[in-house]
Amino acid sequence: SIAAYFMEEVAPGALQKKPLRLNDLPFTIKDLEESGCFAYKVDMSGDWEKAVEKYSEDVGMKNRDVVKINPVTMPNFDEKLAIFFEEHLHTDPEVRFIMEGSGYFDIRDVQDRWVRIPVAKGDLLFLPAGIYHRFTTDEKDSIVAMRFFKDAPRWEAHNRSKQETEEMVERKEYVKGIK
Ligand code: KMT
Ligand code: NI
Repeated sequence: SIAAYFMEEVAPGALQKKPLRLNDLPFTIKDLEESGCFAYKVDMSGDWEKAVEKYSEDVGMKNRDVVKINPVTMPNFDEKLAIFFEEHLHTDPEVRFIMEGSGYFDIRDVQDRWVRIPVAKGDLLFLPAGIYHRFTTDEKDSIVAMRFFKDAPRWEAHNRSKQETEEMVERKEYVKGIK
């Protein structure tokens, strides 16, 4: 289910959980890779843990935890979701393996257009350090994801700003890398 598309921009709130497909223009795996992102479908009928573990070692992020995002078990769900949906970047890659449920990762492409990446069970997603992105659940409001990190988690979100995030080393490296 990794079939990304250009998305319509809406105000944060209930609408963010709708598919919001803007047009029929394709946004392919190759386009994703040009943005420095990788998306894989892992065969869940096989030894998926081994495949996921190998991938995480290959990208140097062998530590992990599991996050369950839903309104029933997650305290302050709406506030957390609002934070996930703020446009931001990180100083480490964001690597996620979807174990259950579904949702949307939105990234800015090389032309700064929003691209929506639907994810569901079995999807492995790599977003590079420095890329602007955000996350939301879909209307089912439920996802379980494995999150990967290096020796220590660096999950601080740096919300997009005109100057500060543009001047971060990781942002500059990212922009240089996609040119
Ligand atoms: C993040 O960093 O946005 C999250 O951990 C939530 C998304 S994981 C499905
Ligand atoms: Ni993030």
